Amino acid sequence: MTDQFTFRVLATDGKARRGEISMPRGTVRTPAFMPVGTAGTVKAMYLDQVRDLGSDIILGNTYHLMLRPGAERMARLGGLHEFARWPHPILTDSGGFQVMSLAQLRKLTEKGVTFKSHVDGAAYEMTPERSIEIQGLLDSDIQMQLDECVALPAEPSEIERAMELSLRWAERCKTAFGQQPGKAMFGIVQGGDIGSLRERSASALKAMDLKGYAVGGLAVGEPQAVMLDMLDVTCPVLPADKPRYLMGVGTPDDIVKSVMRGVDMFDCVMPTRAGRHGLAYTRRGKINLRNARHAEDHRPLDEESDCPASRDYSRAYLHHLVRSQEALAGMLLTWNNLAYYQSLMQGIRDAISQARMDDFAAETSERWARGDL
Ligand code: PRF
Repeated sequence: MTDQFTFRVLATDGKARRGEISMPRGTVRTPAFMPVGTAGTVKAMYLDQVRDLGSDIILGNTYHLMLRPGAERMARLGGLHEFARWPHPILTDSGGFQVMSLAQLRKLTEKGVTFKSHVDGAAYEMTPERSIEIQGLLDSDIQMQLDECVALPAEPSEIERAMELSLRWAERCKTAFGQQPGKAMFGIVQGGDIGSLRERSASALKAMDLKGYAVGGLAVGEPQAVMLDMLDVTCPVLPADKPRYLMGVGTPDDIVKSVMRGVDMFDCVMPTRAGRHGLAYTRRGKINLRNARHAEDHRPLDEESDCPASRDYSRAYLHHLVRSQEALAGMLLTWNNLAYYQSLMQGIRDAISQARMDDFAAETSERWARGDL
């Protein structure tokens, strides 16, 4: 039987790839940016807007949804797509990373991780098997293995232990996931800032013949140059015919540079979270709307944008909304930021097709650097 989950590379330019991931709920154009929809909502946005900006897929979080409204309840409600009214592809993170950053009283063993909910203090156990079970109850299209991500800097022995544990958990997740035509379970490369561990992790995951591979454990405190070095050693080890996903990254500059090292998918809270904190990402760089210098600026964020939030509202008005802590401030700035991120991804995809990714990267970074905001 032919799988209904496929990845095709349509064009390459150096190590950068343009492609398409197809699954029953839709096709994801890569390189792709996945807006973060942690709790079944991309904060401050209607999902129709998220879609209209060119998002083919959004990310959901196992950790948050298992705590509230609960995985079994979510299944009774018809799954996450039905619940949130997003009929398109959804990727869910496995929960390990969020447990480590948000939960209380965490205890990690070979079996899994126990923790207390940050919502109400209730005790939970998350094993690789339970993570995959929950992601199935959510009806997620792309499910992530449970892994352990170590914050950097860290001791090499600690990085190695977590990487090896993540490999054993990948095997257990693969078994728990079984065969699900039209859906995928991705493995996650760990290994911190140590190239030899990254290689070992990537080649062991490759041998498991998974439908896609993520690179985890980066953008966790290390300089950008280290992250890029790790991509340089990891991506060549991963199979060329499977999608590669860099988890939790990043700035527009991180994304462009990672695409040029062979990454196909990204997610990050940056555009949405920054929007709720008064920051606007634009073609010309980042603008802090809280700053008093915008108080009488009639200009929009970007007069050439197709997005009404970027084109139709003055910086003075946005400044006023931010200073007044109006809900509309976060709504308009998130809309602007996701519009910018998705237009950047479209620019990247076009540049790869036209074999002008180097020029595109130089032009975009030159425009950011010029800073004529
Ligand atoms: N593992 C998982 N989710 C993640 C990460 C990881 O290492 C990161 C690291 N940047 C973000 N989200 N499961």
